[in-house]
Amino acid sequence: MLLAVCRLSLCAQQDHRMPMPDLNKVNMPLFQTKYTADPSPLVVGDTLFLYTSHDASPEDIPDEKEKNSAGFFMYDWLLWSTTDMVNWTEHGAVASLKDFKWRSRENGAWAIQTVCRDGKYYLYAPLHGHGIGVLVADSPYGPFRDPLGEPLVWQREHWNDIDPSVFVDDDGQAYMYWGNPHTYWCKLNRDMISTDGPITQLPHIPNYQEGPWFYKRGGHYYLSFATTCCPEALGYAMSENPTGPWEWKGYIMRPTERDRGNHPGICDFKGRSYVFGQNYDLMHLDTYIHHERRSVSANEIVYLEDGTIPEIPYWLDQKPMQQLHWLNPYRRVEAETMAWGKGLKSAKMGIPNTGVVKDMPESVGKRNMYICDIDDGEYIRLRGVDFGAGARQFRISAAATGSCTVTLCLDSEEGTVIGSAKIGTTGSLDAYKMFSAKVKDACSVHDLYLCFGDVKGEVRLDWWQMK
Ligand code: FUB
Repeated sequence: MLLAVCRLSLCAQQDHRMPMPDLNKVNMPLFQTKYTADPSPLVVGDTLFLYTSHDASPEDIPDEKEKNSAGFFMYDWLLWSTTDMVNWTEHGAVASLKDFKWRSRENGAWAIQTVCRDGKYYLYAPLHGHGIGVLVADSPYGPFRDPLGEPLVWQREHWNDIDPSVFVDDDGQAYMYWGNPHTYWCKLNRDMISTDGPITQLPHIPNYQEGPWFYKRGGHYYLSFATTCCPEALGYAMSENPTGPWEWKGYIMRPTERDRGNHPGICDFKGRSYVFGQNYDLMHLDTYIHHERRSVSANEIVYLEDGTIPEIPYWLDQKPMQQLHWLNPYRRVEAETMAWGKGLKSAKMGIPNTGVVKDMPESVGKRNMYICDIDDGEYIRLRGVDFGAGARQFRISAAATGSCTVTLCLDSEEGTVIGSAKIGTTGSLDAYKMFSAKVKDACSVHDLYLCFGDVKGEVRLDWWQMK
């Protein structure tokens, strides 16, 4: 009897994880190939770029003894993009601690924000314990370079200098807000890489903890932030001036025991407004044991006439986001473009994933990526694929020292099979070849699932296309 009870409780412990929700009904985290945090949106033309922090997966933590500890292991920053808000393309590491030669630690790539001014991209980054630095690039993808060789701001007497948020006002004046647990601001010069005047500490804004996100909309200034720990939630204050006084206006998403840390990013895109934040929902699919393995989620917000923002429910209590346009399968679609792909991994070509900062390259800019670490039962889900009058052929570029079958299904992993491609060895993991399959019964708009089975050895996927 005792044995039976013990077995039961062990079982309960092992099963202590979130059951996989229905992806058609629940608003799940945006990315699965990596743990992400501190979302920072930037709209460029018809594309929304999202810069994020990167919580290392256990296999990327160099110190064997730390692999399963709960702390922050953050070495580089990631970039993602979308044009439809539901299918996202990964662009890999956009910069890392290595890009700041003056760093004093090999961990601490905390929340960044990238802004664009006069065709240049400025990435503001805290080097935890060593102030805030800035990198500059000619493209949102980088390569980013450090023009200063030292911090832009550094209050040496404490470690409060984190979470920079930069906004350029209509009159051309740029401001930087930052800080935990206090809020600081300063003016930036037009060059965006030097400060103008002193650093000011604001009077405490009710419920402020960290992660300020500073912007202006409809003549009102907004300071959204992570509210007092723990659990942190998403709150905001408003002002009629860029430097305050700030009035607490309420929660955008109120605290819940399902979350812990948080960090807002807010933007308008294609006529709608979005809030991004972070949670542990992806990790909770594997375990409820706490680790800093976070995931970024998003949803729509609206503004009332007086500029205030009505509260929205917790991410998982909302429906999946609405798709802004259908995906065209008749053009090259990168394998790392997806709405869901849990279990898969990704890397920039020629750059191994590593948590060892000294082995990381300097920021390299845009590079082709591949999907790897494919196991039986895993899949890539693409939402709202417009097959039009009908597809006849599926082609996929892959490199393999093993093999696998890619079964194409409509609307679920168990949905109508429209084709099946066999990927065989190409002789090397760097030798990409095309594999194809006949396609039938695929017309109009469906979700498309690339389902992986019969996986043997290693297979890497570059891109695919329908004909
Ligand atoms: O990601 C590390 C830190 O956690 C960020 O700088 C804070 O905003 C919180 O998200």
